[in-house]
Amino acid sequence: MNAPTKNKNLLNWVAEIEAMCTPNQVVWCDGSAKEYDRLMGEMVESGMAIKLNEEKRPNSYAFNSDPSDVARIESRTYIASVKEEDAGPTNNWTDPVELKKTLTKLYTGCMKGRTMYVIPFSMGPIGSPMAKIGIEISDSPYVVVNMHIMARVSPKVLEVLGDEGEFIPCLHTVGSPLEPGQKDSRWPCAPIEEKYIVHFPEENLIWSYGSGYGGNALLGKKCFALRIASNMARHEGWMAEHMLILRFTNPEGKQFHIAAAFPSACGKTNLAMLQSTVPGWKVETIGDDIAWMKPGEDGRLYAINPEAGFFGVAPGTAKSSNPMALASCRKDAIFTNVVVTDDGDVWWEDMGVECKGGTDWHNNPWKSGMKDGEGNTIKGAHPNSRFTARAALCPVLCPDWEDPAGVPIDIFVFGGKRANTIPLIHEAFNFEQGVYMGATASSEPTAAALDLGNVSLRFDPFAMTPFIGYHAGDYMQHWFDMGETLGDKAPRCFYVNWFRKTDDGKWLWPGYGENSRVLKWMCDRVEGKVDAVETPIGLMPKDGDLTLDGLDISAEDWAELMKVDTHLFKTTLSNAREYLAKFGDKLPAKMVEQMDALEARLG
Ligand code: O2Y
Ligand code: MN
Repeated sequence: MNAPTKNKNLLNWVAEIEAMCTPNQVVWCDGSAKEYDRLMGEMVESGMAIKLNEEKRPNSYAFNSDPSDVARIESRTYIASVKEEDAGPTNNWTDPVELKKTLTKLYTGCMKGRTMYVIPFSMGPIGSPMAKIGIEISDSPYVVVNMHIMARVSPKVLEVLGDEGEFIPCLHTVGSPLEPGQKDSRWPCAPIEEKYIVHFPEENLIWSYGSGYGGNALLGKKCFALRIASNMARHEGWMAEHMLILRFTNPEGKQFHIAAAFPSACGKTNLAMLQSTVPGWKVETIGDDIAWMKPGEDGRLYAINPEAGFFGVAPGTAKSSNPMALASCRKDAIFTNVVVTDDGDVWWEDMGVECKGGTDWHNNPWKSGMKDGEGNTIKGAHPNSRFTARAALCPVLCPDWEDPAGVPIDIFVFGGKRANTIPLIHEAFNFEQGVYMGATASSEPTAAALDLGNVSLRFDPFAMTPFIGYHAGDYMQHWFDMGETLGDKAPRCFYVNWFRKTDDGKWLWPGYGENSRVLKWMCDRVEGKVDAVETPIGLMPKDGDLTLDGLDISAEDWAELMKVDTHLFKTTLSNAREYLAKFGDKLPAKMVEQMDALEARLG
C-alpha cells in the first residue's frame, strides 16, 4: 500500500522499523469500520477472537489472553533516561544505550510472518490545541481494533500532522515471529523475562516488546498519555494526570468540573459515571482515567480526556455498581479474559446476574461454583479482565466531552482506601496543602502485602506512582509550580475517604451514588454557599451542610466517619515523612514546610 503521508520523519521511521522487524507486509490503518470488521473477521477465522451473539451483544467480540499476559507488568516497565537520577526512586531505570542494544537484537526479525500495522492516532480531539499525535507500529491486530476504540485513529490525524508535524513514535510487537508454515498461537506473546515496556523521555519514544495486553500494548494510554506526556507536560507547563473528569450540574444549571485521582480499586470509573442521589444534581462523564490540563487564556486550568474509550475492569461492574459502564459495553465492545456464556454473551464475577455455564478465560468449559482439586472456587473471568467500550456509548457522556478547548476545572479530589484515620471529606486550606494531600495519598496494604511483612501504609502520590515518567520529587515540584502559575484561579483541593470502617469492620459510608452528597458539599464550598469548620488537618463540613437525609447513618457512626484522631494522624504523617525521605534532595522544600505545619497544628 502507498503510504498516505509525505511526512519525511514518519516515512523514514516506518522504513527503519520495517527493515529491522521484517514483517510480511505493511498496512497503514485508517480507523474505518471496514478495517475494524476486516481485522475482526480475520481474528475470528484464526481462532483468536470469538464473535458474540449478535442479538445479545451486537458487533462485539471476546478474546482470551495467554495466562502470562494478563496485566500491566511494572517489573518489566522502564524509564530509560540518560541519567539514573532523572528516573527517580519510583521507576525502574535502565541505560538507554544498553537497552537499545538488547532490544534491537530482540526486534530484529520479530515480525517475521506477520503484518506490521501503522496506526496514526490522536490523543485528544483531532486538531485540538491540547491534543497530541502518536503513531503506533504494531504486529497485533488485537491492538489495532482496541486502538480504534481507545484512541482516535483516522486519516485526519495524518492531515493534521502534515509534512513537517511531530509525533510520538510508539513501537510495539508481540515478540513472537512466525517461521514459514508455523501455526500461530491463539495469543502470541513473549515469556515474562523477555517482555519490555520502555520509555525514552529524552527522545519522546516508546518501545514495547513481548506483551499484547492492555497498558503494555495499547501505547496511547499509560505509556504515552501518562509516562511520556507527564514529562512533556512539566517542560511545557501543563499537567498529565491519572484522573477522571466529570461535570456536576446543580438544579440552577451551574456547572462544576471535577478532576479526581484515586489509586486502582477505589472506584474511579464508578465515580466518573456516578448517578447522583442529590435531587436536581446531575453527573456527566468526561473521562474515567486520564486528564490533560493546561492553563487557558483566562488563567483557569482546562482539561481534556485524551482517550476515546474506556478500558474498564469487568469483575464488579454490575447494574448496582455502575449501570452506565455496563450500558457503554452493550454493543460495539471488546471483552478480554471474561466468560463467554453458552448463549454467546459475556459474564464475569459480581456482574449481578447468574451464569448458567460457558467457557472461562482459560478456554475451558465452566460453571458457576466449580471447584479445583483443593476445593477453591474457580473464577470464570480473570480478576483483571476488561471491557473496551466506546465513550460515545456512555449514556451519561457530557455533550462537551470533545470540546477542543477542554473544560475549566474547579475542584481536585484526592483519595485512598483507609479503614481508619482519614475522615470522609476534608478540604485543603490552600493549593499548597492540596499538593501535600495529593502527594501523600495513601492506602492500607492489602492482605497479600501484609503477608509479605509489609505493614506500613502504601503511598501513591496523585495515584501516579507507576505512571510518572521522571523523578517523583520533580513531579511534586511541578505541582507546586502549577499552583504558582494558576494563583487564585487554581482548583480547590479536597481529600475523600469512602472506605472508613467501624472497629468491627462495618463500612461507615454507603458509597456509590451517595458520594454525590460529598461532591455537592465541595461545590457549595466553591460557590461560597457554606462555611467550614477549621481543624488541624483542614476544613470540614459544618453540621447539616453535608445532607444525610434518607440515609441510615446514626449520629455515632457519622461522628466516627468524620473523626480526626490527632494521634492516628501523627502516625500517618510520620509514615509520610519516612516514605518521602527516599526522594532525597529532590523532595520539594514546600513539602517539608507542609509536613512541619501539619505537625505543629496536630500539636
Ligand atoms: O492491566 C492493564 O493493562 C490495564 S491497567 C488500567 C487500565 C485502565 C485504566 N487504568 C489502568 C491502571 O492500571 O491504572
Ligand atoms: Mn488507570
